[in-house]
Amino acid sequence: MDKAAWFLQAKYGAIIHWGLYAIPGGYWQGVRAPHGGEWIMKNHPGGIPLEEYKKLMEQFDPKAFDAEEYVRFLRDCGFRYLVYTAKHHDGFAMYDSAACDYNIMHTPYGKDTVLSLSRACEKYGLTFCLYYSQLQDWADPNGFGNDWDFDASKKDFRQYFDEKCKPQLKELLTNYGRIGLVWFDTPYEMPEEMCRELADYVRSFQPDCLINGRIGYGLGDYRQMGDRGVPLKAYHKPWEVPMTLNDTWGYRSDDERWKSPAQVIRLLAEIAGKGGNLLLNIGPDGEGNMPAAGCDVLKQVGQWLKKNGESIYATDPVPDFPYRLDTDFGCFTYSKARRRLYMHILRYPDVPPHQICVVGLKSRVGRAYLLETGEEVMCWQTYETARDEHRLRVRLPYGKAPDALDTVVAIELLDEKIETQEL
Ligand code: JFZ
Repeated sequence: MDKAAWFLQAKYGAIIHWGLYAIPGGYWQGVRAPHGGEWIMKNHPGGIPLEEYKKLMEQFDPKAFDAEEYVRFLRDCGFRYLVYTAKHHDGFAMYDSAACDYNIMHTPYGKDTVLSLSRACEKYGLTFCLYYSQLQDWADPNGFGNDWDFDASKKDFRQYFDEKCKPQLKELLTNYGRIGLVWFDTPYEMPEEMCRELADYVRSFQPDCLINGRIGYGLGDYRQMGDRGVPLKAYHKPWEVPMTLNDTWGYRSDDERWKSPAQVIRLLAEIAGKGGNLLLNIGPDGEGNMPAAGCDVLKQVGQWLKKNGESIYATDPVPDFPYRLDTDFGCFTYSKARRRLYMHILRYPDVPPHQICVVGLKSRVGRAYLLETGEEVMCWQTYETARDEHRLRVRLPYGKAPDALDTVVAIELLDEKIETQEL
């Protein structure tokens, strides 16, 4: 079986950014650092000296963190895999690392969170995956990025690579069971040979472990899009879109700009329809609490998925339609195996007749029904000879949207192969 099969079916993953940066939460000695909370060490004016930043270790004792509770919650919200920051750019390892002392075991908390989360994922059936910052390491004199503590001209990246990066990856790939994928980040100017060496190294321990596109030079097993970067057309190789749930990856005490459940569902449906995965982030605070407002959004998406998951999980890319879907109702997802097209109605037609017309589907359709309730909806096809248009009309239940977030109509296809009209 293709090693990316689980990934292609999963469609919805969670990423947790958690580290020492969660304690200051975007403010250092009363000064607000801009952008993501996880970048505070570098983005604080002049950079926070390593010796100062390290003192956060003494405060790291997250009483509210419970790996099982986290993962059970994520499973209930519909996530199929979890990516966890084993080491972010600040260089601090969130696990028991023999390769480098700068790790979670030397905090009052003193427990390995990669271990507890990997076990919880095993228990609740999520694929466990790791984020690892391979190039940037602001705690290592030879790592990339810290030029306020260390003289950039004296850096020997090879030394960091051989003495920290590789040994830590070996630990992560040998001590925690199966790792679904390694999520590398910010390859910047890392030379291609070293990226290749790193990819080979990962595969030498776990040949089935996927590597994301941010290994660089197209050496990954899947394409990593930018934050909320959705391609215009279906893309037929594995890909993933990362997204923050508010405006930061690591916790920020001042960030309340949460996306709405409707926004998340719209993106999830659009991405699934084009063949990709959505990787949604949440950043717990220094005490280990996941922000409550963010959790509410995740729960609502999860409730929608409980009823409509069939239209998302294990779906295939929809063939490109020749027109922009003219009524702007939303988008389609599609399952080849189930021979169903799913119409995601994100904007319910609010005036009677509550009808949607789509141009360009050639395949013959059978029955159509609301996925949540099974209620049949009327649908019919016509071919407009003079205009050379295949039209599909769907007549929706009268009144307001059966699901205010996204009403899904499942449309059964009679032909084995789905076909759209060439224009
Ligand atoms: C990187 C990190 O620097 C950041 O802290 C976070 O971990 C995020 C997931 O990844 O930031 C990026 C890198 C690339 C893009 C966006 C954010 N991009 O290509 O759009």
